[in-house]
Amino acid sequence: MPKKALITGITGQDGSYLAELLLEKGYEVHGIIRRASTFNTDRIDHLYRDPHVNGSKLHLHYGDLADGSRITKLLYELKPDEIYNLGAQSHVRVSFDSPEYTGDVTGLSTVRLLEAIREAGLTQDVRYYQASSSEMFGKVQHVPQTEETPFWPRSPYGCAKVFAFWLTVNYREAYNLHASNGILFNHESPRRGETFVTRKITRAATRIKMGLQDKLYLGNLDAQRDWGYAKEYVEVMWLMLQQDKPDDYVCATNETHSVRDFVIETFNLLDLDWEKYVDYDKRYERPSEVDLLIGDPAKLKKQIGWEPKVKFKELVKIMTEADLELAKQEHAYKEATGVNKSF
Ligand code: NAP
Ligand code: F7E
Repeated sequence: MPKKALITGITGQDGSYLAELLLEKGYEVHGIIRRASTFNTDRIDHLYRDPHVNGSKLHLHYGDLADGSRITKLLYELKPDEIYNLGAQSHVRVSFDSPEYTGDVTGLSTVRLLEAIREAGLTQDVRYYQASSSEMFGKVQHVPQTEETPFWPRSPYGCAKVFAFWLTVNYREAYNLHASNGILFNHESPRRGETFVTRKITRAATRIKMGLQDKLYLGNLDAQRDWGYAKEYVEVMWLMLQQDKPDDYVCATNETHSVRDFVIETFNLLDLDWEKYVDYDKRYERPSEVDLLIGDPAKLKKQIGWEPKVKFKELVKIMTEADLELAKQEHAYKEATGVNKSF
């Protein structure tokens, strides 16, 4: 019998890479998707549609993390061996506009899932992964950040993630649930949402290169982040659930770079002078900012034997090359039809 995994947030960046990984490992993968008025499964369509790759091993179920009874029903029906809770309102800037919603979906939904595990009688059988975040360190108390660094979140998103983190720890301690937190630092890829800064930069720079866009408007260029590669990081999620004992781990590259560094590296790869194209827009500033993140993944290396291979320069290259391909397709389509169409 193949192992059965349930992924919340399967249509997101990480969910799509994780689904791919688990299907490769022979899992039966179930994902919860939201009903939307337009298609929202672009990132997993290739897995769903190609029967030669994964056939009937990927199953999608409509549901919403705000809907506790639906979650409980799904757990009763599916009885998964592993649950990866990746679903969230994951945009930090948006969390300032919608703090209550973010608290509900990113924070409180963790209770819904954890309680559903208990209600479905799965506490001793299931393994649970919580997508925790370096945003919990916020106004950092130590540099670099480790599992021991105290949290000081700086956004409603960060606060919701702290709540979810401690709930995960609490259910581990109170009910002996195999529940682990991956404290993942920023991780990016060609599948990154286009409003996160890295993808916004690579998308805009490549479109500028192809004559499809004139300017790139950004907020704070001084913020520093520890950026890794999403396709690699999802392996850590899986590895954490294969350990005998549940635990919490920082996953990071131990390098930090500013948003400005990311801009310069991208525009240099395309032979463009960034200062001609990048302008400031205060709308992208946050009411309170996280200035510096850099994670020390020593525990992950020591206990699980994992370390990242892709670092900053290679990551920028992977993303820029992928977005240049998209910009070329967009350019060709425009030449042929006179119509602007985003690919
Ligand atoms: P993402 O691309 O924004 O994906 C979020 C996923 O959550 C999407 O599938 C989204 O569905 C789903 N979702 C949102 N609201 C939902 C709701 N009410 N009910 C059900 N599903 C809902 O995020 P990501 O970058 O893959 O990140 C995955 C997880 O890791 C998130 O929890 C994020 O907060 C956390 N995290 C991310 C990073 C990072 O750097 N990427 C770092 C640390 C932690 P739709 O497609 O329908 O919107
Ligand atoms: O911002 C600055 C912004 O939105 C990075 C999420 O996946 O990682 C992500 O959160 C930095 C910030 O990511 C723009 O002020 C400047 O300092 O790409 P971001 P984030 O806020 O770090 C963590 C680990 C998560 O858990 C989250 O889910 O870039 N910045 N100008 C900008 N940011 C955006 N988005 N847009 C700009 O125009």
